[in-house]
Amino acid sequence: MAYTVPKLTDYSPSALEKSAAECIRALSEEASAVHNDAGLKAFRDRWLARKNGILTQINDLWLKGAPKESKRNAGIRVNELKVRIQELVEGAHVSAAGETAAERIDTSLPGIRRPIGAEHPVLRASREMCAVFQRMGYAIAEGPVVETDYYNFEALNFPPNHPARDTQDTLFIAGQQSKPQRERLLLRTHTSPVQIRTMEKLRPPIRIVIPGVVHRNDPPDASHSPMFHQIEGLAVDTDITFGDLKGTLDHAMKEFFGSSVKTSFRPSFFPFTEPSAELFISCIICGGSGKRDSDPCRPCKQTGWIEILGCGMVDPNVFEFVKDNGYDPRKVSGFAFGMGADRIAMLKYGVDDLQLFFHGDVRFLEQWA
Ligand code: 2NL
Repeated sequence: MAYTVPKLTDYSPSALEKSAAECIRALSEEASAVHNDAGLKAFRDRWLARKNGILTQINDLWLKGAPKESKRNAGIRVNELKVRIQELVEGAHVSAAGETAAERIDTSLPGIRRPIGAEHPVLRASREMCAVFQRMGYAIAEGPVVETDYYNFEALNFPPNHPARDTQDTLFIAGQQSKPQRERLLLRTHTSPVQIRTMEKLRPPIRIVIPGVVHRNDPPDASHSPMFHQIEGLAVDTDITFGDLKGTLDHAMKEFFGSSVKTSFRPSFFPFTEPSAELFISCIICGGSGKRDSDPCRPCKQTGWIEILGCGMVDPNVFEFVKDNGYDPRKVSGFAFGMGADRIAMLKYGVDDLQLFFHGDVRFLEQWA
């Protein structure tokens, strides 16, 4: 039975509500039965035609016929209904038989592009470097970015109040003064705390690499950022030697940067290793010549060598902190190293400004897509 606008006798709010609902139900049914353009036009005329359309009839029968005291309320209800009817009629369209409006697919619309994104170059470099070590039998370990003073400093042979702590430009979490110093929270300045945490959990022998974000209170420039990425490694076993360190890192550099790369180890200092060294690789930009065509090579400052990482034999004082889990410095030895993931990404991909990695400009990042 086709819908006809009823005369109203009861103008109570509930009766108005019920009549409005019946009207909308009829409209929705008719809308879903529109299967062609002619049907759509007929449907629109039936509901919206100025002359004798259903909307006009509602206006006449419900509003004009309302008793004085109900006029105001009926006016409000009819106006609401009017807006709703107009919305629904305008929104109606031709649907295939048996299909609801929600299921209809307009195949004339352009497809929806779903860009899949790309791995960030820093994470890609980090992952590839870790993969080099995984192929040598190393496992990946991860740990918290918010650390305690104990794991970031004390267990790494930075004694309380030692000046070496000043070299780390630490960002401290506020409001920690009431705690004992070793429990105070800070943003880790290196990923070394994870090595201590891993040695607490796993007995030797171990081989681990630790990628992760670290923070230091450095103002940003082309080679500094208060947030950057590290990769550290640790190998502990009986009879690990400096020769193992050299062979492992030489192999890793050749794998990561290319087999023609040469390595050079030079003495250095870190609180947690003894002896310590810096590893340089032959400049991958100029091949070690110090010159690009006839211009001076900038990345290696014409020296032909680029500093890549710090390394050394784990200081026995560090093992003392995890001695109870099998790391007796008289029985085991180990080497460790740490490098900047951002820095190796800059070198490998030829990026000359560290900040580009962190500004999120898609035109820059899509080069790795
Ligand atoms: C650098 C130097 C280094 C380590 C990190 C380490 C960790 C433990 C024990 C001993 Cl648990 N050492 N890590 C060792 C030497 C150097 O990082 O310049 N990184 C960017």
